[in-house]
Amino acid sequence: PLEPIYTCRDNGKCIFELPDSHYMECDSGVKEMLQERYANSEHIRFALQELPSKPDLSFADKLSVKQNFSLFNTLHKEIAGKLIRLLMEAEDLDNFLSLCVYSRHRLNAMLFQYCYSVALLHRRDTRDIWVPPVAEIFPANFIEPSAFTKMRKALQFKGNKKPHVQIPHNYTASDREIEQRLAYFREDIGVNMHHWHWHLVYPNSGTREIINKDRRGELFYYMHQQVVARYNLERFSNNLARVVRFNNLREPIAEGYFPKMDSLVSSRAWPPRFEDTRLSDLNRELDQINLDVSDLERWRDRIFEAISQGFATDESGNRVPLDEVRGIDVLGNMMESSIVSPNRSLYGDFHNMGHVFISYSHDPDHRHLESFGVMGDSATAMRDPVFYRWHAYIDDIFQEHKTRLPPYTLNELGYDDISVTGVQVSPEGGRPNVLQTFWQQSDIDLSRGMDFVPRGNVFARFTHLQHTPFTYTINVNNNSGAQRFGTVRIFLGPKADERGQGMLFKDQRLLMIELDKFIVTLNPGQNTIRRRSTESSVTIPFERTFRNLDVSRPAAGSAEELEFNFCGCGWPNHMLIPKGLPEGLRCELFVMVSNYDQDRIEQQLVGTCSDAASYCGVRDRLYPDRRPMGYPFDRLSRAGADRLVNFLTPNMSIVDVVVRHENRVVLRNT
Ligand code: CUO
Repeated sequence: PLEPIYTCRDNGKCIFELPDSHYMECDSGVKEMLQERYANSEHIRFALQELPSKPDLSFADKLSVKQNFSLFNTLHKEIAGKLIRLLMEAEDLDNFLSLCVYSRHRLNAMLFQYCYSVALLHRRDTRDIWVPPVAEIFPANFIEPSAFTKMRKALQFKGNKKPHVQIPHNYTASDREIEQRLAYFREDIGVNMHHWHWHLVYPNSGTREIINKDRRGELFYYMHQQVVARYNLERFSNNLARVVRFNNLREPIAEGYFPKMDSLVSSRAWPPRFEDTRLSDLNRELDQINLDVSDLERWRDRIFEAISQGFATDESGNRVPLDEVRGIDVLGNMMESSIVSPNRSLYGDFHNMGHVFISYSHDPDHRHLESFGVMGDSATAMRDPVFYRWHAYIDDIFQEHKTRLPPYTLNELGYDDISVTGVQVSPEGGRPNVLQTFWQQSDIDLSRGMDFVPRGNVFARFTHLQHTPFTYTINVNNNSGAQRFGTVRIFLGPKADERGQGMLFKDQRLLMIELDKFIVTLNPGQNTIRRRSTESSVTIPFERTFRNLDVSRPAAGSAEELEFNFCGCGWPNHMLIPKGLPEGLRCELFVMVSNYDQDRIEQQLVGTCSDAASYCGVRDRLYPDRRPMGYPFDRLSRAGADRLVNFLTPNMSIVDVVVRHENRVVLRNT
């Protein structure tokens, strides 16, 4: 049998890696190659258990090894669902391992990698095994191809210190294309890894148990709503107006996108989409897709009908209420959609198929034998400007539901005897209430996704946005005479719209980005709360996004190391704050202390990774906040409170903040 590669630690915990496809595809001499390749490494080899019976993998025949795999494609999802089920059902770790090795070189590499990662995340006996970050396994999905040639050269370098390879910044278009101003956001490696990881944690195929997580439909809505809001703040930071939703499916898509990346799986360049491309009816036999644009429109109209009626209809004809408590969750599952949709034959697969229609718009009937564009893969979709137009539309439909709900009452917003009396943000070494951003260069090791001889680390240096860390200081008065608990909710939003006009609450609420949420104890009297930006409940630290940086790897077997897993999901901390403007982007920072008694979910969080819970939830736990996601900005305001300032109750406060961008590049200090 073929052997996987293990690394075992003193405490008996092991990491295993599967050999690269290149080696797995060779029938003879594999073992020798592996031994030679790892002769000087710390890896230890174990023999594999024989599989009791060879699994039948014929269900995956329709996805060849040279095709790209898409999570949004129905056929691919079905195949992935079967493979995930197979991997989940393996009796024990040995059996799982043998199954992985058996199936790995017989299946499409991207399909395998996705299902293997989902299984690692969800099997009880693989919780302590690292999920390989996708940028390590398929670096070609994240960086420009010329970097690979440079990396090969770097590896041939004989000196002690191998040179760093520079990944070009802003290489996909010139400044003739105004959307290119946002390339640093769309093509950020951490942003794309977050999105890939999110869809791994919340898969839409596989077993019902894996898919049907607490409030997953609602989180689908909220995480993507926040991405669009963040993108709009970045647009304001580049003197661009809010993204225009792609709501007319017959209209040409004005934005083109030329990815300039190669797919290592298909050995082809990712196809571009030219400006003003229209969606066309799809008839691609290879992908088993035969759908018309009118199918999309029909699903959309039925979703709108359900929203306006206030209920969906399930497969037995029963009403599923779209109410205040569960409505958004049902709608999220229905719109995405996943197998937990109340009725897929009626409401279809609107959002996923939108990705598919857009991603095949350059070759709708496969006459040019082209694969899908970047919109077809969750690891690459966020690179394309149309992603934000599509999700702005998806969000608009969610908002159609949200605006039908009654506004929060003063009772639902307030917290008796608790008042926020002061808010300030202080960047390290900077002026209060002036956030600072700049460019930073960081190194990541991408060598695991490269099949080089000789082996060795090769660091790629890329440029990304960064901000000066800051601290919130919040003064809270507790007049109740007793100890209380509160949830501090911090959001940032623009003070003016793209024309410089002050914003109405109904518009501004859609642009409020969550920066942090945490629980505090409030003693009677004045309390001063200090919280650092690095502790944000939205983000994970740079080291965890790119956890293969040697400098940041936690000690083997340590609690920190265990947290590194699920745990890859989280908005990258270097993107916490929008870029801002050289002259300063005027924003409002909103702080609310809500009543923890009404927020609380009774559950044990110790030992789970819960530090990026706002967008990712908590592994194997309920979403750790009882309130609707996005509260208090997920609904319209009560009558008479048309501006944020009138919306405030005493337990809330706002402060004017400026985000100032300095166009300098700093090398990350490792
Ligand atoms: Cu994450 Cu459309 O769901 O990309």
